[in-house]
Amino acid sequence: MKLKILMFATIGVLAAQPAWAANVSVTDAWARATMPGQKVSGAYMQIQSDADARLVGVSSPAVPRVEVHEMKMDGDVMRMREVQAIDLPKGKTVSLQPGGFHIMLMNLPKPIAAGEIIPLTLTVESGGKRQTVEVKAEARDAMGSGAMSHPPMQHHH
Ligand SMILES: [Cu+2]
Repeated sequence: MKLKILMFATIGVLAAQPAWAANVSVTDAWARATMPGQKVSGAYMQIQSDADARLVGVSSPAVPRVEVHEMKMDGDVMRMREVQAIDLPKGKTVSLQPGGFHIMLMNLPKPIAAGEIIPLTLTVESGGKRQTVEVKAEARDAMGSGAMSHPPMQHHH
């Protein structure tokens, strides 16, 4: 699948691609490095699709459980919940970032060290068809960055 995506990206201007295939580009993918004993973390990125599409799932060979979450204010409490899909409107850059949509990395078997690469497979649906997009998120030590940190204790299912 990775090869297929790369081919579309490379020869898209030369060869007509199937009508259903959206060209999905992902930039600035990163994951939050964790402290020892911390079982959850978040991954973030910018996603852009050249056709209306939806992110319908994420998996990783390195993480036992991956969910797509949205975090938002509920009154004055920041809460997050799992979402079934994130809309990727044609041509619009959708940000997965601390405090908003994010990819939740759960049941981590070991801490994520800064610099480590977390491979993620995004499943994108467009025109009723699904394709996968491979993403490599580099772990960053985001402590004290000023970005809203992910509160693992506020995890409700
Ligand atoms: Cu979350």
